[in-house]
Amino acid sequence: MPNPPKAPNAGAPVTAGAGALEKIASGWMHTAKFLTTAPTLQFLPVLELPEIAFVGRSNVGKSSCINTLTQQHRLAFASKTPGRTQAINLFTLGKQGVHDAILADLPGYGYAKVPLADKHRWQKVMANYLVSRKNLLAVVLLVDPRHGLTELDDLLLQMLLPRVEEGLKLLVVLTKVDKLNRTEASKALSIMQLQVAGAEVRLFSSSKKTGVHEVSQLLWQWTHPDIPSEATPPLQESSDSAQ
Ligand SMILES: Nc1nc2c(ncn2[C@@H]2O[C@H](COP(=O)(O)OP(=O)(O)OP(=O)(O)O)[C@@H](O)[C@H]2O)c(=O)[nH]1
Ligand SMILES: [Mg+2]
Repeated sequence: MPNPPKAPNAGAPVTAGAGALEKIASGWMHTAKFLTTAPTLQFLPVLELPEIAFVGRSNVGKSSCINTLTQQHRLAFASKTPGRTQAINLFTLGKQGVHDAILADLPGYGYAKVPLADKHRWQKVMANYLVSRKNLLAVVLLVDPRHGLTELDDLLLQMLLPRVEEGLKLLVVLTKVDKLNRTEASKALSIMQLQVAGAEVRLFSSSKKTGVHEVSQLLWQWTHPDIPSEATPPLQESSDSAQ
Protein backbone atom coordinates (compact mmCIF):
# COMPACT_ATOMS: atom_id res chain seq x y z
CA MET A 1 0.00 0.00 0.00
CA PRO A 2 1.47 3.42 -0.91
CA ASN A 3 2.30 5.93 1.80
CA PRO A 4 -0.51 8.34 2.66
CA PRO A 5 -0.55 11.37 0.38
CA LYS A 6 1.01 14.67 1.30
CA ALA A 7 -0.90 17.90 0.95
CA PRO A 8 0.33 20.36 -1.63
CA ASN A 9 1.55 23.51 0.09
CA ALA A 10 -1.41 25.82 -0.32
CA GLY A 11 0.90 28.79 0.02
CA ALA A 12 0.11 29.73 3.61
CA PRO A 13 2.63 32.20 5.06
CA VAL A 14 4.39 30.14 7.74
CA THR A 15 7.36 32.04 8.99
CA ALA A 16 6.06 33.14 12.36
CA GLY A 17 5.72 31.67 15.86
CA ALA A 18 3.08 29.97 17.97
CA GLY A 19 0.40 32.66 17.74
CA ALA A 20 0.68 32.77 13.97
CA LEU A 21 0.51 28.99 13.69
CA GLU A 22 -2.60 28.96 15.82
CA LYS A 23 -4.16 31.52 13.50
CA ILE A 24 -3.13 29.66 10.36
CA ALA A 25 -4.52 26.36 11.62
CA SER A 26 -7.73 27.94 12.83
CA GLY A 27 -8.21 29.93 9.60
CA TRP A 28 -7.53 26.77 7.60
CA MET A 29 -10.15 24.83 9.56
CA HIS A 30 -12.65 27.63 9.04
CA THR A 31 -12.42 27.20 5.24
CA ALA A 32 -14.23 23.84 5.51
CA LYS A 33 -17.03 23.34 2.99
CA PHE A 34 -19.38 20.45 2.36
CA LEU A 35 -18.24 18.40 -0.63
CA THR A 36 -20.39 15.30 -0.88
CA THR A 37 -22.11 12.49 0.94
CA ALA A 38 -22.02 8.79 0.11
CA PRO A 39 -23.70 5.72 1.56
CA THR A 40 -20.69 3.45 0.94
CA LEU A 41 -17.07 3.64 -0.10
CA GLN A 42 -17.79 2.89 -3.74
CA PHE A 43 -19.89 6.06 -4.09
CA LEU A 44 -17.15 8.32 -2.73
CA PRO A 45 -15.16 10.34 -5.27
CA VAL A 46 -11.60 9.14 -5.78
CA LEU A 47 -9.47 12.00 -4.45
CA GLU A 48 -5.77 12.73 -4.28
CA LEU A 49 -6.01 15.13 -1.36
CA PRO A 50 -5.07 13.81 2.09
CA GLU A 51 -8.15 12.77 4.03
CA ILE A 52 -8.72 12.88 7.79
CA ALA A 53 -11.49 10.58 9.03
CA PHE A 54 -13.43 11.14 12.25
CA VAL A 55 -14.57 7.84 13.72
CA GLY A 56 -15.95 6.59 17.01
CA ARG A 57 -19.00 5.17 18.68
CA SER A 58 -22.40 6.63 18.04
CA ASN A 59 -23.12 9.89 19.88
CA VAL A 60 -19.51 10.34 21.02
CA GLY A 61 -19.36 13.79 19.40
CA LYS A 62 -17.72 13.35 15.97
CA SER A 63 -19.96 15.77 14.07
CA SER A 64 -19.82 18.29 16.95
CA CYS A 65 -16.03 18.04 16.93
CA ILE A 66 -15.93 18.85 13.21
CA ASN A 67 -18.29 21.78 13.73
CA THR A 68 -16.20 23.08 16.62
CA LEU A 69 -12.89 22.73 14.81
CA THR A 70 -14.26 24.45 11.71
CA GLN A 71 -16.11 27.09 13.75
CA GLN A 72 -19.30 26.34 11.84
CA HIS A 73 -22.43 25.38 13.74
CA ARG A 74 -24.15 23.29 11.12
CA LEU A 75 -21.48 21.96 8.82
CA ALA A 76 -21.73 18.38 10.06
CA PHE A 77 -25.09 17.17 11.32
CA ALA A 78 -24.84 16.83 15.11
CA SER A 79 -27.76 15.62 17.19
CA LYS A 80 -28.90 14.22 20.52
CA THR A 81 -30.33 11.25 18.63
CA PRO A 82 -27.63 8.60 18.29
CA GLY A 83 -27.08 7.35 14.77
CA ARG A 84 -27.67 10.77 13.25
CA THR A 85 -24.83 10.59 10.76
CA GLN A 86 -25.87 7.86 8.36
CA ALA A 87 -23.45 8.27 5.50
CA ILE A 88 -19.84 9.24 4.89
CA ASN A 89 -19.80 13.02 4.60
CA LEU A 90 -16.80 14.77 3.07
CA PHE A 91 -15.72 18.38 3.57
CA THR A 92 -12.94 20.21 1.75
CA LEU A 93 -10.35 22.32 3.52
CA GLY A 94 -8.39 25.15 1.94
CA LYS A 95 -9.43 28.14 -0.07
CA GLN A 96 -11.43 27.79 -3.27
CA GLY A 97 -9.12 26.48 -5.98
CA VAL A 98 -6.40 25.48 -3.50
CA HIS A 99 -8.12 22.75 -1.50
CA ASP A 100 -5.45 20.87 0.37
CA ALA A 101 -7.24 18.33 2.57
CA ILE A 102 -10.52 16.55 3.20
CA LEU A 103 -12.36 15.89 6.45
CA ALA A 104 -14.58 12.81 6.55
CA ASP A 105 -17.41 12.46 9.09
CA LEU A 106 -18.30 8.79 9.50
CA PRO A 107 -21.39 7.19 11.00
CA GLY A 108 -20.92 6.05 14.57
CA TYR A 109 -20.98 2.42 15.67
CA GLY A 110 -22.26 0.52 18.64
CA TYR A 111 -25.62 2.16 19.25
CA ALA A 112 -27.68 -0.57 20.91
CA LYS A 113 -31.06 0.41 19.46
CA VAL A 114 -30.00 0.26 15.81
CA PRO A 115 -31.34 -2.92 14.17
CA LEU A 116 -28.67 -5.61 13.94
CA ALA A 117 -28.71 -5.62 10.13
CA ASP A 118 -28.02 -1.87 10.04
CA LYS A 119 -25.29 -2.28 12.64
CA HIS A 120 -23.51 -4.87 10.57
CA ARG A 121 -23.99 -2.88 7.38
CA TRP A 122 -22.35 0.19 8.96
CA GLN A 123 -19.51 -1.74 10.47
CA LYS A 124 -18.80 -3.12 7.02
CA VAL A 125 -18.96 0.33 5.39
CA MET A 126 -16.54 1.67 7.96
CA ALA A 127 -14.15 -1.26 7.80
CA ASN A 128 -14.09 -1.01 4.00
CA TYR A 129 -13.43 2.69 4.18
CA LEU A 130 -10.64 2.44 6.75
CA VAL A 131 -8.89 -0.44 5.05
CA SER A 132 -9.27 0.67 1.44
CA ARG A 133 -9.49 4.47 1.21
CA LYS A 134 -6.26 5.26 -0.63
CA ASN A 135 -5.93 8.94 0.26
CA LEU A 136 -6.51 8.40 3.98
CA LEU A 137 -3.78 10.31 5.83
CA ALA A 138 -5.07 10.27 9.39
CA VAL A 139 -7.77 8.85 11.63
CA VAL A 140 -9.20 10.80 14.54
CA LEU A 141 -10.78 8.31 16.94
CA LEU A 142 -13.13 10.00 19.38
CA VAL A 143 -13.51 8.37 22.77
CA ASP A 144 -15.63 9.42 25.71
CA PRO A 145 -13.19 9.28 28.65
CA ARG A 146 -16.06 8.37 31.00
CA HIS A 147 -16.40 5.07 29.16
CA GLY A 148 -12.89 4.53 27.79
CA LEU A 149 -12.19 2.35 24.77
CA THR A 150 -15.15 0.15 23.89
CA GLU A 151 -14.89 -3.31 22.38
CA LEU A 152 -15.66 -1.87 18.94
CA ASP A 153 -13.01 0.85 19.40
CA ASP A 154 -10.51 -1.91 20.11
CA LEU A 155 -11.59 -3.81 17.01
CA LEU A 156 -11.21 -0.68 14.94
CA LEU A 157 -7.73 -0.04 16.35
CA GLN A 158 -6.69 -3.60 15.53
CA MET A 159 -8.02 -3.19 12.02
CA LEU A 160 -6.05 0.05 11.61
CA LEU A 161 -2.79 -1.32 12.95
CA PRO A 162 -1.33 -2.46 9.60
CA ARG A 163 -2.03 0.95 8.09
CA VAL A 164 -0.59 2.76 11.11
CA GLU A 165 2.57 0.72 10.67
CA GLU A 166 2.69 1.95 7.08
CA GLY A 167 2.45 5.60 8.10
CA LEU A 168 -1.23 6.31 8.75
CA LYS A 169 -1.49 8.88 11.53
CA LEU A 170 -3.70 8.27 14.54
CA LEU A 171 -5.10 10.80 16.98
CA VAL A 172 -7.30 9.78 19.90
CA VAL A 173 -9.51 12.66 20.98
CA LEU A 174 -10.90 12.30 24.48
CA THR A 175 -14.08 14.24 24.10
CA LYS A 176 -16.75 15.78 26.36
CA VAL A 177 -14.01 16.52 28.94
CA ASP A 178 -16.29 19.28 30.24
CA LYS A 179 -17.94 16.40 32.11
CA LEU A 180 -14.71 15.67 34.01
CA ASN A 181 -12.77 17.64 36.58
CA ARG A 182 -9.12 18.49 35.96
CA THR A 183 -7.76 15.47 37.86
CA GLU A 184 -10.08 13.03 36.11
CA ALA A 185 -9.18 14.52 32.72
CA SER A 186 -5.47 14.30 33.38
CA LYS A 187 -5.83 10.69 34.57
CA ALA A 188 -7.88 9.79 31.47
CA LEU A 189 -5.18 11.33 29.29
CA SER A 190 -2.40 9.30 30.94
CA ILE A 191 -4.36 6.05 30.72
CA MET A 192 -5.17 6.57 27.05
CA GLN A 193 -1.55 7.45 26.26
CA LEU A 194 -0.56 4.09 27.70
CA GLN A 195 -3.34 2.22 25.90
CA VAL A 196 -2.54 3.61 22.46
CA ALA A 197 1.19 4.07 22.84
CA GLY A 198 2.60 5.71 19.73
CA ALA A 199 -0.61 7.53 18.82
CA GLU A 200 -1.33 11.16 19.69
CA VAL A 201 -3.93 11.84 22.39
CA ARG A 202 -5.66 15.16 23.10
CA LEU A 203 -8.38 16.33 25.49
CA PHE A 204 -11.34 18.00 23.82
CA SER A 205 -14.69 19.58 24.55
CA SER A 206 -17.03 21.02 21.96
CA SER A 207 -19.04 22.82 24.64
CA LYS A 208 -16.04 24.44 26.34
CA LYS A 209 -13.81 24.62 23.23
CA THR A 210 -11.08 22.72 25.08
CA GLY A 211 -8.28 21.43 22.87
CA VAL A 212 -9.50 23.13 19.70
CA HIS A 213 -6.17 24.81 18.96
CA GLU A 214 -4.15 21.71 19.82
CA VAL A 215 -6.18 19.47 17.53
CA SER A 216 -6.35 22.03 14.69
CA GLN A 217 -2.60 22.59 14.81
CA LEU A 218 -1.80 18.90 14.85
CA LEU A 219 -4.04 18.24 11.83
CA TRP A 220 -2.56 21.22 10.02
CA GLN A 221 0.98 20.00 10.71
CA TRP A 222 0.13 16.49 9.52
CA THR A 223 -1.26 17.77 6.25
CA HIS A 224 1.59 20.27 5.71
CA PRO A 225 4.68 18.21 6.53
CA ASP A 226 6.93 20.20 4.19
CA ILE A 227 6.60 23.37 6.24
CA PRO A 228 9.89 23.94 8.17
CA SER A 229 9.73 22.66 11.73
CA GLU A 230 10.90 25.97 13.26
CA ALA A 231 7.58 27.37 12.07
CA THR A 232 5.74 24.73 14.09
CA PRO A 233 6.44 25.15 17.81
CA PRO A 234 5.67 22.30 20.21
CA LEU A 235 2.01 21.81 21.00
CA GLN A 236 0.83 22.88 24.43
CA GLU A 237 0.43 20.21 27.09
CA SER A 238 -3.09 18.94 26.49
CA SER A 239 -3.71 18.39 30.20
CA ASP A 240 -3.27 22.13 30.82
CA SER A 241 -6.35 22.84 28.81
CA ALA A 242 -8.66 20.55 30.79
CA GLN A 243 -11.54 22.38 32.38
N1 LIG B 1 -21.19 18.02 27.06
C1 LIG B 1 -20.80 17.81 25.81
N2 LIG B 1 -21.67 17.32 24.90
C2 LIG B 1 -21.24 17.11 23.63
C3 LIG B 1 -19.88 17.38 23.25
N3 LIG B 1 -19.75 17.04 21.95
C4 LIG B 1 -20.95 16.59 21.54
N4 LIG B 1 -21.85 16.63 22.53
C5 LIG B 1 -23.27 16.21 22.47
O1 LIG B 1 -23.31 14.81 22.18
C6 LIG B 1 -24.42 14.51 21.32
C7 LIG B 1 -23.93 13.78 20.08
O2 LIG B 1 -23.10 14.62 19.32
P1 LIG B 1 -22.78 14.33 17.78
O3 LIG B 1 -21.70 15.28 17.39
O4 LIG B 1 -24.02 14.32 16.95
O5 LIG B 1 -22.20 12.84 17.89
P2 LIG B 1 -21.75 11.87 16.69
O6 LIG B 1 -20.58 11.11 17.21
O7 LIG B 1 -21.55 12.62 15.43
O8 LIG B 1 -23.01 10.90 16.62
P3 LIG B 1 -23.46 9.91 15.39
O9 LIG B 1 -23.49 10.72 14.14
O10 LIG B 1 -24.79 9.43 15.84
O11 LIG B 1 -22.45 8.82 15.35
C8 LIG B 1 -25.08 15.86 21.01
O12 LIG B 1 -26.17 16.02 21.90
C9 LIG B 1 -23.99 16.88 21.31
O13 LIG B 1 -24.50 18.14 21.70
C10 LIG B 1 -18.99 17.91 24.24
O14 LIG B 1 -17.81 18.18 24.02
N5 LIG B 1 -19.51 18.11 25.49
MG1 LIG C 1 -22.40 12.38 13.57
